[in-house]
Amino acid sequence: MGARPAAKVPHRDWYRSWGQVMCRLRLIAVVFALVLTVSLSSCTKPVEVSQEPSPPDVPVEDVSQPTEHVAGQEGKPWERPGTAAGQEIVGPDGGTMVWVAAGSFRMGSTDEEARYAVDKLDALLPDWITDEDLTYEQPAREVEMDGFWLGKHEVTNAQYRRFWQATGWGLSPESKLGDGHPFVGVSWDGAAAYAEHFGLSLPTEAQWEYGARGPASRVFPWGDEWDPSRLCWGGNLGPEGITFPVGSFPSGVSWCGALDMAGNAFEWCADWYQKDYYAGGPPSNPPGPSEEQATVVSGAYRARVLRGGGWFLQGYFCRSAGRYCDAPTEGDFFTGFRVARSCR
Ligand SMILES: [Ca+2]
Repeated sequence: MGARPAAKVPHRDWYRSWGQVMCRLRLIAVVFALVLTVSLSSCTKPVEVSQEPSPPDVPVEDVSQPTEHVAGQEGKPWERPGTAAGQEIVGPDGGTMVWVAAGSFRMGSTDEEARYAVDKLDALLPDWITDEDLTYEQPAREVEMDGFWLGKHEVTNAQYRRFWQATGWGLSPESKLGDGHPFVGVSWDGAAAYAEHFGLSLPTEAQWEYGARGPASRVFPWGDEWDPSRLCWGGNLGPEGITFPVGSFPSGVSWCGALDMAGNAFEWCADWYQKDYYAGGPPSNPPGPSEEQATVVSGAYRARVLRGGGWFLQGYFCRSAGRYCDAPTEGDFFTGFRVARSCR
């Protein structure tokens, strides 16, 4: 890994003024590679976006087929196991949660999947990106997972506003983009505080990858082939040139009914980031490394995991096995999250 400057991408007031937003976007276009280098280079690979945008979305199929909706059920359904993959409940924060049924999957990228990423998806990446980066998502191995509840969507501006009004924690979620967009700009600390407030958690890195890939261990939530029309990414931006409202891509649904696992907001996970964790993590419900085991980024700090790519990134970063990170105290223009709840 190369040296990583401590400076971070400006983000605090980024969305509060539309004029500022446009300025920011123009700035982003000019310093795109620099921004990515500064924000992610310690554990990921920057990207340039130059492919032609695709139409917003052409729903092809919705394979989630929730088996049951139990909103209004007495008690706290998120504290009880679900009965089938894709079962939906309303969680304590008002968001829909889907049941991720217990099972096993291949966690991490095989050599073939790594070659696919290199041969099919990195043509536009800078030359200094090396194959070594892909080794951080290897070796692929079979992992057993218990069932758990997972946010069907990324947490929205409207959801985070209720938390912010109740606690005063962190940033105001006011956004010109609208209530239905994912709340971005949140730090890991803010995301974790939100989850804890509602008796939830952030998904572990293993839970996130299992929720995106499923027992079939798909490369993308919808399958093994890149499809630029099934997600919000750098070549398919939202109506304001940023994110889409959550759930805008039903054809990008994962096996358990989760949406926008690829693209839109880049999602915080619970784990500390350890670049070689996949080489030694336990084979059942990997909890992530301890803080002491976490990789020290640029010799300066330990980072938390980000997964799924984001609205400004290339498909390479939106693969479900791709592993990235950032400082937990930093909220950047691309960082959002979804919640989870284990039932053990
Ligand atoms: Ca996402």
